[in-house]
Amino acid sequence: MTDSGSPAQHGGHHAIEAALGQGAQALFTLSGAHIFPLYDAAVGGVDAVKSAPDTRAAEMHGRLPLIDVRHEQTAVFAAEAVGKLSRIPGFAAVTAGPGVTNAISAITGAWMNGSPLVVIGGRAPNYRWGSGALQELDHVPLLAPVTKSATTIHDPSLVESGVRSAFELARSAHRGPVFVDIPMDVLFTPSVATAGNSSDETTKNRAISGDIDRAAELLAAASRPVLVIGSDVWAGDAVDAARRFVEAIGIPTIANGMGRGILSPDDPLLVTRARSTAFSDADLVIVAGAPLDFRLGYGTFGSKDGDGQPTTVLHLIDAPSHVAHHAAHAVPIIGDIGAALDELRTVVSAARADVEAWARRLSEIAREAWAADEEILTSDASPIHPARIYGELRTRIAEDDVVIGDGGDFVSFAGRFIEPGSPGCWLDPGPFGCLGTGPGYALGTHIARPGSRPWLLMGDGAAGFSLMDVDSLVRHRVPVTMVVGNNSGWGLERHPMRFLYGYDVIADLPPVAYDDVVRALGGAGETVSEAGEIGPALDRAREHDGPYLVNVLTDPEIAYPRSTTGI
Ligand SMILES: Cc1ncc(C[n+]2csc(CCOP(=O)(O)OP(=O)(O)O)c2C)c(N)n1
Ligand SMILES: [Mg+2]
Repeated sequence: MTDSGSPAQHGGHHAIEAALGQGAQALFTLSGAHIFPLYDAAVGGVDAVKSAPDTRAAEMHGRLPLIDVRHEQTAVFAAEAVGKLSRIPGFAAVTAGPGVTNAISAITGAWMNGSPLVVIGGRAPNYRWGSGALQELDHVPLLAPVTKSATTIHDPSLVESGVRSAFELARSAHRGPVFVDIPMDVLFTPSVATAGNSSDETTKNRAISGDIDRAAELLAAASRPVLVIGSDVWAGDAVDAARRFVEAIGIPTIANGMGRGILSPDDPLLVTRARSTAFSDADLVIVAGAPLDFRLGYGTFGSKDGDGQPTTVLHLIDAPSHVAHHAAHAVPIIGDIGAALDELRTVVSAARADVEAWARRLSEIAREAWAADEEILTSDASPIHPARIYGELRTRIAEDDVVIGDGGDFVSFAGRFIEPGSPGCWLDPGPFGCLGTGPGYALGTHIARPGSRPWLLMGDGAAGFSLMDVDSLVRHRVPVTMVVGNNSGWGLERHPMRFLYGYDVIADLPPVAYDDVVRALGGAGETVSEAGEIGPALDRAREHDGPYLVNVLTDPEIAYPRSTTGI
């Protein structure tokens, strides 16, 4: 007890209490002594562990579930998926030194995706600093460029407020990862938490700024407008506002990232498959909640052989940090994206014949694109055309199933052929494009959406990065269906290299039976080499209670027909 009457507790206790107060659902981690106090607090101490029926029950049913993995990047990918799906920052802890450096790619992905995430790093003790302690590394300068904040907490009494602030910062727009490391001696030292400032986020700030009048004029004058809905429409809880906007204006819409599924796949205004005509012929492009990056031609739309003036863009973003300075023709509207869409919606009071005709034209092009793909979606070719896998998947993926993509060409096909039926059901690695996200994203989905049965679509190359974490999926009983598009190589590198040089090197991989790997780790699976066998194999996978991998041997010669390289 202390003078204040509160018992002094170690830093792990303060950190876990802060995380619980912020709605953390689990702590993803891989063991390291530097962060033992976090584990001690998560399970509730020695008495709780001793009285639990077994270790696993102690891990799962303490104060905060502890979800352990085989590589720190999986812990952070899992936490990122929780943040993406639940909008509450995901929570991961990694040990000092290599634990933190192993986490950096995943943290960077969350940074580029604007995903709310808190990562606590262990750190060599302060009292040894500079003497060469085990894993002594100043992580902060490494993490600063890829986080909203990267700091060290040096005072045990400030751990609670420091971790609470990390959560608050991570979930405020523009969302992103926050890193905190805590020296071992600070984390192990008992103290009483000092109250810190807490931001009151109970009322949503719907303020917007920017040249709203000009935006309204542009929309009122447009006869060929197009809307792009990106991940921050989902993250910023603007799904209903986006639907209201699309319906009121009758605006043809293209969905990106977690903006996918906001419009139903049957909605004729969803014209993602007509994006090239939409972007070249539009007279106004409204981009809501997505950066003007390579995925959107850097925000330069308009006819390639026109007068050279790019089409004006209304860029609805949630923070000044996301103004696209490289696109001078973009008009930024900054603040709550739902409020901006609601404000703009009132500009057009009645359905307009010109907009309707434009939407019909794009809808028809999108319909034709689907029809043209029917041949490959139903192809019986041997070796298997990768699109045939999607022909089988499209009738099996339920409306609210979470679909995860991790790979190159195989996942580009997924983006083309899978239209999620509900918002918040699509997880791709985003613009950082880090291979290996898949198993972690599946684990995070299991926590954020208990009872869900995610689909994990992987290239064979991608699978190699983190297939060992199928062990974690087995241990945590994640009923995930994994489908590997196994083209025996790094397809998205093989074909561009051939195009540029007339040959390819270091692009071949053996036709590994990845299902054997999964079986060895306690899951199940099978290899498929004939098109007609894909559907029944997927059905067997869905019936299986646990991780199941369908390893589909596909034609290595087929490249995804790509119009952009991202450079
Ligand atoms: C961590 C990481 N390393 C390398 C790359 C470069 N890269 C992008 S796509 C790709 C090939 C992916 O191959 P695979 O997963 O088998 O999918 P495929 O293109 O063959 O369908 C590679 C190596 C990357 N994006 N991320
Ligand atoms: Mg491949």
